Amino acid sequence: FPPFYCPKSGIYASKHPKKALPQDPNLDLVSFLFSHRHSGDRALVDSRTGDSISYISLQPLVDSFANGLRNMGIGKNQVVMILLPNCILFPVVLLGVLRNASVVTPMNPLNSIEEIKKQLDFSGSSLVLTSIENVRKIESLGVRAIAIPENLHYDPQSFEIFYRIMNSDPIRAPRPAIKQSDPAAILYSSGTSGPSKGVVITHQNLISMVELFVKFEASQYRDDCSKNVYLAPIPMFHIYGMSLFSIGLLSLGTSVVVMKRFEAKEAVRAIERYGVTHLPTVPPIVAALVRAKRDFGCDLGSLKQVSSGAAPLSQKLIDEFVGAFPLVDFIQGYGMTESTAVATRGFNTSRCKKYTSVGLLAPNMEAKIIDIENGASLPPGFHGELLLRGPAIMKGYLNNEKATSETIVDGGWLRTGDIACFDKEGYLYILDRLKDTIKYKGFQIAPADLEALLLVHPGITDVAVTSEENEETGEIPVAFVVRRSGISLSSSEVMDHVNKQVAPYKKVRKVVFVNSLPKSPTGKVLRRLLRSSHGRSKI
Ligand code: 4UU
Repeated sequence: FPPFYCPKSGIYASKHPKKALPQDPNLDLVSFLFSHRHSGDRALVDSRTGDSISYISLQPLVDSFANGLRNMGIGKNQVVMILLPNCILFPVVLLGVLRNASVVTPMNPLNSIEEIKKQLDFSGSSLVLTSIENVRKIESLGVRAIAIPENLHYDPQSFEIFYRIMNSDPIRAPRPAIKQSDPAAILYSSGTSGPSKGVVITHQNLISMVELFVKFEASQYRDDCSKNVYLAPIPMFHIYGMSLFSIGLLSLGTSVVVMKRFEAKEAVRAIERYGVTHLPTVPPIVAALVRAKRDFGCDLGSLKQVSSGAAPLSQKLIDEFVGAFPLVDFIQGYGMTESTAVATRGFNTSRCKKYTSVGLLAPNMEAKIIDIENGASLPPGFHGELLLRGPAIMKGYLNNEKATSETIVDGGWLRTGDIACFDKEGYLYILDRLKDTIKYKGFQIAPADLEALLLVHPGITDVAVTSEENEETGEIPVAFVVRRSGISLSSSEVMDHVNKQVAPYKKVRKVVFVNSLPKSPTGKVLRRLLRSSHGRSKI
């Protein structure tokens, strides 16, 4: 067996040397981030307008926001929702909330009002930071909301509370003490089954993420990483975008060029205008870059590294990308909300380029591959469910001990719900998904959330939502519906019913009427059977 695999324990260790993590129990993420001093003019840049925030002004802005929150009476462990698209002030308000020892819950601003209300109630949020258009809508739910401008050139009258916060009196109350073990963020994920749940991430998880993912990867390149320019098209309300663009990269002194949303022409313009060197993406963006090259011949010569994660990438697309951009170092990364984005990252050398692999385990991370039938630990070359253990694994699901104990099992192992295998050199391959989660352009959709909305329809007696492969988006949700007898119900009626209640990316895009659903003896819907009858499932 190769040295990174122990056949006795069944544990795969990282091939990278172990990294020492900060041990001080009283360290918080923001103090840790700002212990690295950087001087660049452009910590964060708005891709469209060029507005920017320098490293020198970043910490005072974060401190002002934290002080202002405290003066408003927002205290330790109170939950603050961020309901914003990407903008250069997103990291400022996020770090401000954490600096104040409050807990942040970021959410997709495209979510429906019902979804927002659910997450507000569930997380017990007492304040929402949102765009000016959303303030009234949030206040109608009985929660305080503050309009956050897109950049620092704003009209103080339109953004009165934000203005007051940023210019508020010097701190009245002292800054609350924060421990590494304190909660920092709650993000939503469906985990291996059931409805969406709140993933509780601590300051320690985020500090580990910075050390093991962002700083570690930067240390693998010999050049001065503060000169790197990253394009940020991935939303900061998702773990992947939050970890990199709102937190991790700010520890390196790089420039982060923020895109409100991805658009291929604008991305090409931004890459050329700002000399972007690094571009973290999801598969649909990789496809868009290939099309951009073909359609308008962009050269994107400044790009050094493009990484892809959050969803599977086809061999065909990899070949097209590597063919179109032969000088770019292309890697895949793999992670989860529950592992604070840390798990594996691609690792190319001049002799070894494994583009279809998601790479090597991050330092200090351990894994197991277990047989899905009998739970036995499996050696390299065999596929089974991937389990992860390490300092970035979440504290647990919010107020849900049952789901927590089903997901983090004996000895602190996180069940990923992914089917994977290691090769003999320690590179990991994700082969399939055991869990129900659907991935639409890298965004999670919990089938159980859609089923709950469908089941209350009077014409539906039973329903199961599963995924179908889709060239453009990776997957789309498909509803298998059992109609109440004697009722006429069309596909479009089913879709209208659910789609007006959910964010656009969660829309049911296809309905299949069936007489009954395949179920196990215990009554659990056999989604994999439905899925394979519909052409997905690689194993
Ligand atoms: C096949 O998607 C994420 C986190 C993504 C990420 C990607 C690259 C983080 C760091 C990085 O370097 O989180 P969630 O919680 O939204 O979804 C997690 C699930 C995984 O369990 C797996 O099913 O998303 C899927 N997934 C991938 N699948 C994540 N990355 C990949 C991948 N290939 N590269």
